Amino acid sequence: MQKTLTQYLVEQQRHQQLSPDVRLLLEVVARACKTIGSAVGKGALGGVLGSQGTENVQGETQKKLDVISNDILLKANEWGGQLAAMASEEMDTIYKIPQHYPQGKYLLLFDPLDGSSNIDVNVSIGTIFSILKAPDDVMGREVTEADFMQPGRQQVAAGYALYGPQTLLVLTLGNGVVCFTLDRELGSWILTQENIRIPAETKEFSINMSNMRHWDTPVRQYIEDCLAGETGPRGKNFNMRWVASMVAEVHRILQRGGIFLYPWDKREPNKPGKLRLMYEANPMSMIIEQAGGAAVDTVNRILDIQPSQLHQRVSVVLGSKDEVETFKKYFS
Ligand code: AHM
Ligand code: MG
Repeated sequence: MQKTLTQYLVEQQRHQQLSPDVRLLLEVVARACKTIGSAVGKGALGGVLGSQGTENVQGETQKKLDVISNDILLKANEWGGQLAAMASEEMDTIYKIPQHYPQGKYLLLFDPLDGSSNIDVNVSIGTIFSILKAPDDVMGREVTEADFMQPGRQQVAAGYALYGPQTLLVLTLGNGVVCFTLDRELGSWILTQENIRIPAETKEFSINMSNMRHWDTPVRQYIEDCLAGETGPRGKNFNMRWVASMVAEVHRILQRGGIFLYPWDKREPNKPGKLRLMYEANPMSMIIEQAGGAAVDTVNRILDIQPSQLHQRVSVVLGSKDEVETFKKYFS
């Protein structure tokens, strides 16, 4: 018998792994991801490709689908009564739940459509999300950005949807990682993988090699040693993959291991990295750790970073546990 997302979540709730509010919230997020997946799938036929002609708070050009996906997630999640506020890569500040809807005690963060450079070229992209619990006193007052400033280890749940040859939903509630495949005929998320585990060792790395001249010395040394192959210090031949969609990269690592790196580099010396901590690095790090992998900002565990800004950036190195440990040694 096939198990749907609803059945899985109800079972988790029965086993005390999940509160009714988070269960409902996850159902709504998953439904929004279906809607985004359908817009992505229409492409030129839906008139959704190309740029919006606007910039987000980080100065990046917004694609039409970035904005459409953001709106879908906001509209889907604002009325249900589980949330106090939302935050997104595409919005300057937090989105408070309008007063005519009931206020809840959870916070939802998302990158509505990750992999922007791949939208118009029909390569896998995705939605990344993270759920936090607001501080207990939030119910009687205005929610603020400060309420979001929680380290990633406090996430209640995290996940991503991957819009590729198949549409997938990968989820963790803090007790392992599961994957659902969208049955496009039935419109249902069907459980297709349970207890996903990342192999501890790997021979595959993932980094944008065109930035090599900008890297910090330890990063360059690590990659040079990987490239040296069997006769080099690592004693094995490495393969390389770079999709330029973090969702696709993380998904490949969940399936067959690997290491993904987007380190700080000298192009923007004052920024700690490219990827955003709260709605990219944190949810992905929770998923990776829950599958037995590791995630660091080159030296420190990402999930322990105390955020100070909503759109804070961070260096990201994640994947197979032993390989991340090997990488860390280059910095010591
Ligand atoms: P985005 O949120 O604007 O799409 O940026 C994040 C993406 C990641 O998915 C991916 O790992 C990285 O940016 C690719 O960067 P680059 O184009 O520098 O290779
Ligand atoms: Mg992104």
